[in-house]
Amino acid sequence: MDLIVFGILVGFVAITLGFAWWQNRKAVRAKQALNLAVEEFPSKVVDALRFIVQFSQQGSTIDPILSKPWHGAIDYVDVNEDGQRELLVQYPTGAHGSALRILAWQKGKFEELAGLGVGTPVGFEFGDFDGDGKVEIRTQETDWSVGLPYVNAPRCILLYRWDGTKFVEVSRKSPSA
Ligand SMILES: [Ca+2]
Ligand SMILES: [Ca+2]
Repeated sequence: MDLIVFGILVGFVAITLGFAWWQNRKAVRAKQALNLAVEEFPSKVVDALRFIVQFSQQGSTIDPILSKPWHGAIDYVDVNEDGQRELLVQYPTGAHGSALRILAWQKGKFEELAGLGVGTPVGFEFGDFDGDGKVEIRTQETDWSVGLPYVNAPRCILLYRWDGTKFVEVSRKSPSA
């Protein structure tokens, strides 16, 4: 009799453990699926935007130095190194300018994290440009200090980096330096 009770108890414990394990597996799988969906959704938005930008590119501004039209661009890169990628939208502005808007995916929508603007049409690039292992935003600005008009004025290369609350200029040098 005791053996039967023991057997039932063992069986009950085994079922309980099995059920708990199954519940846990289900929770883990649900969490993985959710994480994947959360990560995938902004990626899909970005893909759609990239598609739109690609087909609406007319080259609204021509760089007088490079003599090339400059287009808008969409990127999806972790520029502030918090482990989540940002939507990076850049487009021509003014006579020769470039603007960049940095949007972070937060609580199911894109929120503007920061914006940058320069007076050259070269746009913005993202990566580790100074080899310190941290991500920078690279662009160019006109160097007005020599008193030359826009077309002849030298340009300087700017690097911006996230300081925890905003993007700050960390380097400014002439392209030849
Ligand atoms: Ca990020
Ligand atoms: Ca760097």
